[in-house]
Amino acid sequence: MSKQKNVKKILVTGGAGFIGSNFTRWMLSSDCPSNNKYEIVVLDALTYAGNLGNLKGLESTNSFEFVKGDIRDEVLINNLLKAGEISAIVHFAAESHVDRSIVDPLSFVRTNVEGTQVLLHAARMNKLEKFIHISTDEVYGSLGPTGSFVETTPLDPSSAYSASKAASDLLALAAYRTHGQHVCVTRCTNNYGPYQFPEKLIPLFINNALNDKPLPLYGNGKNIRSWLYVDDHSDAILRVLENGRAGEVYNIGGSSSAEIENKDVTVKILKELGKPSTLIRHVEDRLGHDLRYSVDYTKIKQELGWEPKVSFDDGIKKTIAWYLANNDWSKSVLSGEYLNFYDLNYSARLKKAAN
Ligand code: NAD
Ligand code: TDX
Repeated sequence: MSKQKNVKKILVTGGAGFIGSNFTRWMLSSDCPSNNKYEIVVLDALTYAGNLGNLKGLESTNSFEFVKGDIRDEVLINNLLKAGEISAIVHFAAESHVDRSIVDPLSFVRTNVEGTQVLLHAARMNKLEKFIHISTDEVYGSLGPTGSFVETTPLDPSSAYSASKAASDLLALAAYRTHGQHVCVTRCTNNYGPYQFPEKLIPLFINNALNDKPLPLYGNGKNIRSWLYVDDHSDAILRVLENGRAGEVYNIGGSSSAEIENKDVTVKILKELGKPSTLIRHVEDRLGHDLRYSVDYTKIKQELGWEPKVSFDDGIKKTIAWYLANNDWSKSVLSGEYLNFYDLNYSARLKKAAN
């Protein structure tokens, strides 16, 4: 890939994962209002959650390049940045699954905290223009039955996942305060859409239902998540990349009608697939399970003109249609390491639920 004039080259970490790959595809597609303005270098370690199949079709595009590597590898990162061609980092790479962080918290600290600091430092030393740190609403902890998170809500994370994301947010904001580095932090609610690894609620339940396997619903199923279709997230990130103010946090959320109890999400999936509700199993709850998320996105709406466009009903239909049409993708990712985790996390729970 050779950099074109008037085109910015950006480094997308974690671009072979769910949101990073959707962001990369969207940025290089005609859906993106700036699609001719960027070239993308994806850096990804291809952990169990990263898959080159998520980027299939982009290999032949001039504006795309893939580099396999770890965000903690200082030598590799400096080599990528020192040529001076890359102007910004959009940083998605992370360990992202709450249930895994309950059994293996250290890998979350290593990737999410240490990895983010390596990137921040390298970005500053190589004089990059911008650093967009992709974070999560989970750093605010759990809401009770009312209220919404605003950007000034105190951080109160419940899991090693969200605690490590909170730490990385603070490192990013500290780089702005100490060095004046142009850093923006985005905190988004639950995403769903194509290419989501089937360990997360929506793709796991679609895949299990398709295979007539039980759907393990944690606790009473009344926990509430606010859902955002992944392309809406990409649109928000582009706006922050282009016009976000340095040192600022931007919340990104679903509409109020997309704040849904897990059991209702489950029923919608089963209905859309024509599968029976007898597949639902109420299983032992997640430890430290956050009750409810709701994100106030007034700031990004007022400053950058963003709001969600895809309703949950439309988004879930599109998502289910994608999984139905891409059974081969699901089969290819549901292998070795994933099956070990599935066994560890679910077998005992499902056995207990059956007794
Ligand atoms: P994901 O687990 O699907 O993808 C993570 C990607 O990062 C994978 O491709 C993986 O190979 C890569 N990666 C992991 N460790 C790495 C390392 N050390 N070096 C290089 N690459 C590494 O995650 P996702 O759901 O796409 O989430 C992406 C980002 O968005 C994360 O930072 C997450 O905290 C944040 N986020 C996710 C959601 C959501 O609903 N999924 C919501 C809000 C924010
Ligand atoms: O098998 C399951 N059964 C179940 O009831 C799984 C996997 C989940 N759940 C529940 C737990 C949550 O209340 O569904 C809800 C959603 O769970 P996840 O898909 O694991 O997402 P969550 O824990 O809310 O975190 C997600 O959103 C915020 C992402 O994994 C994070 O990366 C992101 O930051």
